[in-house]
Amino acid sequence: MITTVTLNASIDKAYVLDGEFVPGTVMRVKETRNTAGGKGLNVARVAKICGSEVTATGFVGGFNGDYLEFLLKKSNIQAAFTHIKGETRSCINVLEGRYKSTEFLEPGCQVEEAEVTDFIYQFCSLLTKTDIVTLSGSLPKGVPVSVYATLIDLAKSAGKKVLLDSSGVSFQEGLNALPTLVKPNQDEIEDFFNVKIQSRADTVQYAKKIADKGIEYVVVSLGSDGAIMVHQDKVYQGIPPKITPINTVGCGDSMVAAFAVGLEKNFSPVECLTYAIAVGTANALSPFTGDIDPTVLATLQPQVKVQILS
Ligand code: TA6
Repeated sequence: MITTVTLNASIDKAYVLDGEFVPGTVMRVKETRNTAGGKGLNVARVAKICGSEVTATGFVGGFNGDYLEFLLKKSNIQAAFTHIKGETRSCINVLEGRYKSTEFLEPGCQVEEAEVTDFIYQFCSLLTKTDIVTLSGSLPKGVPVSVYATLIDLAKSAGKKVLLDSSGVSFQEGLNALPTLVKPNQDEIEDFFNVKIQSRADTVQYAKKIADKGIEYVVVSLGSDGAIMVHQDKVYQGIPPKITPINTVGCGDSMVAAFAVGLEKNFSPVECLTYAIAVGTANALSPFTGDIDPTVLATLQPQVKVQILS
C-alpha cells in the first residue's frame, strides 16, 4: 500500500485555449478539465494507474473538498482525509496550443491547530496499513513548517519508506529529517544551499551533498533532459526519448509516484529511475494532469536510457 499525503489539496482546473493567452482581455475557454489536485493527489492517481493500492490523506474541506473526494472515488482511490472547516482551494492551469502552460496556484485555506492534531493522529493510524509514504506540495496557512519533519520521523519510526517532494522551509526541515528519497528541482537546490547552479556538474555536486546527509535517493528532475539520481555514491542520469509534450503539469509528481511504486516492488535503483523517467514522460503525453496511458508507458519504457555519470 502507498499512502500519499497532500496537506494543500486542490481542485485543479485546466483551461484549454484555442489561441494565445492575452492578459487584460476576455478569454473564452475551449475546454475545461477538473482533476483532484495538489501534488500528492497527482502522485496517488498515477501510482494507482501503475497498479498499486493507494490511500490518499491530508486536508480537505467545503464543497471543493466534497468534489475532490467524489473525483477520487471515480479513480478508485481510497480517501482518508481530515475534514476541515476551510474550503479546499482551486489551482488553474491555462494551456495554450500544444505546449505552453501558465499556472495560478491559490495559497489554500487556514487550517486550525486542532485540525493539524487530528491529522497527525489519522496519519499514525494509517501507518499500520502502509508500506510507502509520499509527502508532496506546499502547506496551507496554520500548518507548521516542521510538519514534514514530524511525519518523516513518525513514518521512519514505523519502519516505512518516505518520499518527500516539496519546497521552501518545510522542504528544508523535512530534508533534515532524512527521508528515503527527495526530489528537489534545481530552484529548490539553489534555495537550500543559497547558490546559483551554473552547470550540470553543479547539480550533481549539490545533489551529492544532499545524499551525503544520509538520504538514500536524491532525484533532481531536469524536465525534457530527464533526471539525475544519486544513490549510495553512484550518480545516474535517466534520459527520456524525445517527445512533443501535451501537458507537462504533474510530470514531477508522476516521477514520485513511479519511485513509490518501484520501491514498493523492490526495483533496483536503475529500474526505479528508468520507470520514473518513462512514467513522467507518459504524463507529459496526456492532456490531463497526473495521468498516464499504460499503453503509452509500455512503448516509452524500453526507449529510456540510463547513464552512470560517476
Ligand atoms: O505539480 C503540479 C501541481 O500539483 C498542480 O496540479 C497544482 O495542484 C500545483 O502543483 C500544486 O502545487 P503546490 O506546491 O501548491 O502543492
